[in-house]
Amino acid sequence: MKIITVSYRLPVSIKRQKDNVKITQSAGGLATAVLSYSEKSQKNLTWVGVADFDQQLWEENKNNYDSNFDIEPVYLERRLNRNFYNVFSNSVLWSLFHYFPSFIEYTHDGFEAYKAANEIVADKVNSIYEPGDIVWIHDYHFMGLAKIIREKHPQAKIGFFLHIPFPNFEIFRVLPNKVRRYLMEGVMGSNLIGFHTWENAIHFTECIEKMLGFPHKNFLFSQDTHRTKVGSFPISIDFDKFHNAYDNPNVVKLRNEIKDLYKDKKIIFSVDRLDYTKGITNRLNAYETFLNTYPEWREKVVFLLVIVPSREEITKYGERKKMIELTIARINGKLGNYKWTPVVYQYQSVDFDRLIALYTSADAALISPVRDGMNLVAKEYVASRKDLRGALVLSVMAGAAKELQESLTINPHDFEQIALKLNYGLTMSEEEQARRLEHMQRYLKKHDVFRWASDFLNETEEIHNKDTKAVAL
Ligand code: GDG
Repeated sequence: MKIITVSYRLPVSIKRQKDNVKITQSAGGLATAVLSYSEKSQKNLTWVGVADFDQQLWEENKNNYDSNFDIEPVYLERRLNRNFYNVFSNSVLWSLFHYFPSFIEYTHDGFEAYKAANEIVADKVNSIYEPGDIVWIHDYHFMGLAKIIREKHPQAKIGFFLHIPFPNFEIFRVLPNKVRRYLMEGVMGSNLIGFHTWENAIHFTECIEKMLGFPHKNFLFSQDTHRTKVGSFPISIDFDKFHNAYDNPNVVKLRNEIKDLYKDKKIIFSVDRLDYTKGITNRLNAYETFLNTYPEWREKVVFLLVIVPSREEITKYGERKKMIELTIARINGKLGNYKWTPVVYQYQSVDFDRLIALYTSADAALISPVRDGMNLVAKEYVASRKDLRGALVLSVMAGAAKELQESLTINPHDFEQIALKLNYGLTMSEEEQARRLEHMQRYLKKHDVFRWASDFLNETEEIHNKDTKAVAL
């Protein structure tokens, strides 16, 4: 028996170096958590995803891949992959599910490619599936998958988890009817459907009732072939990894460098992929309001803004980059001077040690998405503060705000409120910083990513095993 995890990206990278080929396993939270579950439950793990590497390169080198789980890459033809990933998944589903209906660029070809890609990935899963396996499908790229797998393997245990918000019916019905039906019927092939919050689970349940007319009892739907449970499973982080990194000698060295560089200033920090959902321009405008409302902070604060390149082929992302860079230039030009740069910006990722050094140097983390499924950066900032110093200023539009109850919550559109909370955070007493962080750390230590994965997978098994219809098949 094994766990088959399906996600768009595979948790490996394969790179040709001078005279050899290097295959590295990702240390991301999801991979670590599923792997840990598979080891504890003594089940093997196989990961299915879309290859971002050359097939020949993989075939020639896969025997050198010494890992604790198997990889099953799916190769999609370039044009199909583009239409599936950029055109439909990221320019229709991502924008709509984050409440940006005006950003949708729906095309027939995009939807056809989405269906085709779901069929190809389902074929791969079906070809490796064996009775007793659990299939865990991740995210909006694969909403058609569960139904296709169930048609071939009616007794399969299937879980689906959505990493982004699920919108209310008024937003969802913006999609053409055939698209909506495909997505909903597709996901309902699962035994368990998980969201980050109950709000998302309720939106989904209402859409199912309205569109497919299925009644439910306590979020449990009875279908002819199987039962489907809908629930809230807030994702989390590897708490100990982030917490203990504080003392890592390289982190200590990097932190000292940062603190030394800005020794006479308070540091505000944020890190995101470049995405219009992350509210980066709002954040900058709010920082400007903060500097105007509290001019005493000028030259005494710096905003370290790390933005990671993402989805650069999509027009909306390129436009957003320009908008952000213009805003930074405007603020630095207007308020900065030869001694002080108000916003220090980099459009490049940082490695893990540097990320922790930045988290643990920052007097405040400013996280202001206009809509976000969860937001792991907020949880990572809290976990990394072993020194119990710092303030988390967090948008109420992030799923994380529901759990991180001692954060300073903000509305991402209310610049005056953000300015006020930033000022509050930067002047908070050490006792209050410690009290708030301790409270949130206690919560995160208990609700880490390992618990998330095991709660979800155990419940998938349980729903399936109690389902006499599926078991009898
Ligand atoms: C989606 C949903 C949901 C970022 N820059 C660097 C870096 N990161 C890491 C962070 C964090 C992750 O990337 C970003 O996670 P988020 O949760 O903030 O955002 P999305 O990528 O949009 O993820 C989101 C998530 O899925 C999980 O379900 O929470 O709502 O949108 O882990 O640390 N890591 C390093 N350098 C960087 O420059 N090392």
